[in-house]
Amino acid sequence: MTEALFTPFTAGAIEMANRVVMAPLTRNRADDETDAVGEMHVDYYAQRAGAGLIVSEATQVSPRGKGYIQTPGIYNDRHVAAWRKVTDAVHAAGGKIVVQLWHVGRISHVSLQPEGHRPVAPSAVAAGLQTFTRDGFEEVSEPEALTLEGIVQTVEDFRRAARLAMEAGFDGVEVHGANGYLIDQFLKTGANRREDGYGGAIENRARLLFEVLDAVTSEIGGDRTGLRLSPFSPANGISTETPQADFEYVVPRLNRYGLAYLHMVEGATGGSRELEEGQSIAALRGLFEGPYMGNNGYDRDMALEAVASGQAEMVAFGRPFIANPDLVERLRRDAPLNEGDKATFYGGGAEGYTDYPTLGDKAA
Ligand code: 8OZ
Repeated sequence: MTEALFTPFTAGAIEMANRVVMAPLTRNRADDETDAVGEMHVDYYAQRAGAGLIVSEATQVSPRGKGYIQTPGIYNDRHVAAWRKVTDAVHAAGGKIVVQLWHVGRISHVSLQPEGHRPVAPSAVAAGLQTFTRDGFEEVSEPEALTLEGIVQTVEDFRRAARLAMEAGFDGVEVHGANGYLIDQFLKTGANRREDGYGGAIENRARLLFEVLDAVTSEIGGDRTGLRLSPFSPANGISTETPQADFEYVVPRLNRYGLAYLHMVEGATGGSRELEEGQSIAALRGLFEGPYMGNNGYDRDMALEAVASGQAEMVAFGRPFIANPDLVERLRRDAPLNEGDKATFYGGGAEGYTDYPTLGDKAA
């Protein structure tokens, strides 16, 4: 019997061979001058094309959206040409790939910003943590509040990135609305102290998210647009007062877009799946009418169960895909997994990136 996890699924306009998704993974190997991906990325993503869908590493929609060294961009023609090699290779290997569209907001440093600008954020409130710059780990810089013109420009940056993603041959995009970056900063009160139409009530804090979705879906179609949210995650120093109520407002309002999927970080990103009293992922999931992608600490049994029971249409695996390019085949056979080397997760060359063995390599 074929387990449901390994059966095809169509997420919006994206036809997937199975329901195992490669989650977005920041690996810091793009060219730091140009923000372009290179030949190494072509091999890395093609090796992982056995996933039903690959979500690319987080990719900035503008130079102002960058917050770490060597993360890639999708804001000019050079990026289109560079990513085109990746999408062609993934498609030739039978896979599907969307690009994760990212703006870091306040999680940045003046040394990573054009002309040494302060990072932009909903409000001038620092996250109080460190990011990885050219000089190693440094405290993130004090941000400045986005002006209304700056918000309009940011929405247009997401729109352009979606258009360029189509030119680059991606099957769609995933809007990064999670993990304490710009969109999540607007959604959550710990970072958003605005007193205009973008702050205060959740109707206002969610405005940027919906404006981005309006722009992206009108550009490329809702059925090629996914969205990642992390309602309860404290990632990157984010906090908020009433996440359950706020996301019970947000999630049903996603239904009008006909999204390819909603990708949910179920708990603390990369950490615990435990929620606090009064918090429920299942309740939020029940408010979404489209395909649902679960993420965060799934193992084989959890993924099989989630898809078989209909709790999720797809399950995204992150870290296991770093060390197991053939993760889907390993899950199918219930084969052992390679362990990833943390020292090569972020930055470096091909070592720890494109040199992890497949089951076939071991047998040879
Ligand atoms: C790890 C390191 C840097 C960035 C996220 C884009 O958490 C990230 C990220 C993860 O969404």
